Amino acid sequence: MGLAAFAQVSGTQLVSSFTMHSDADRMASDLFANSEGLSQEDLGSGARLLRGFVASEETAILSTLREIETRAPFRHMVTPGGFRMSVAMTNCGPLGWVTDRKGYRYDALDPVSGSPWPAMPPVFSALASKAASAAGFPKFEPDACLMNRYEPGAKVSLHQDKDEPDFGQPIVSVSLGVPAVFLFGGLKRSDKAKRMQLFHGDVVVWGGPARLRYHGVLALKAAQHPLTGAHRINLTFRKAS
Ligand SMILES: O=C(O)CCC(=O)C(=O)O
Ligand SMILES: [Mn+2]
Repeated sequence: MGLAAFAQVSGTQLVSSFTMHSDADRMASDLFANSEGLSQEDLGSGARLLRGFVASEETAILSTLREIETRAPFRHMVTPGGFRMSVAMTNCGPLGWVTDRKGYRYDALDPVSGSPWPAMPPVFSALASKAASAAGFPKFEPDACLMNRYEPGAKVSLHQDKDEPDFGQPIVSVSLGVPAVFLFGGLKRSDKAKRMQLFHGDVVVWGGPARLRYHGVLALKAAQHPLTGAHRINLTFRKAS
């Protein structure tokens, strides 16, 4: 991400109700079902929302995430401008996205431990490749997985993911836990952004003509999810080399 973008801590907003999937949330003008009966939403050329795409893998993914965390704990990174990010992050795979006063970049080493990031678990890379294929990008092999952990109030301002060398490769973004409102804009920051709720198991893929579309996440509302408690977890898969 080229994130002037990724936002500072904002006040925690207390909302007690647990947001459930509703029919209205699932309605979209360009909604259709794939061969497994899962709904997909066309978000414009090169971009697709795969509802409930994470299914049987959810337990393996969350338990593997907990193992990764013991070796590369979530931490609040600092932007080049000196702001602490409200979203806590860690990485797995050969390359990890980092930010500090020196800038945004990918690094093979975790700056906290000085060791390589934990390897990308096969269950992660298989899910990312499968989602990319389902969205029309059949040869995606990610070498970076940025894990974002949102607590209530945490958010990500509108930004483009542009620290990768090859914009021919898509982004695969997996949502787990507490639902959040995702903003999906255009190629210019000023373009009007579509707002959509992302629920546990949803995957958004964007590439090709959509690869540099602006996107962000509104401040997370307080809620509980049976598998992640008060948190939303996002896994963002990229080809970073
Ligand atoms: O959490 C999300 O859904 C998006 C995260 C994101 O845009 C990023 O990590 O670059
Ligand atoms: Mn991003």
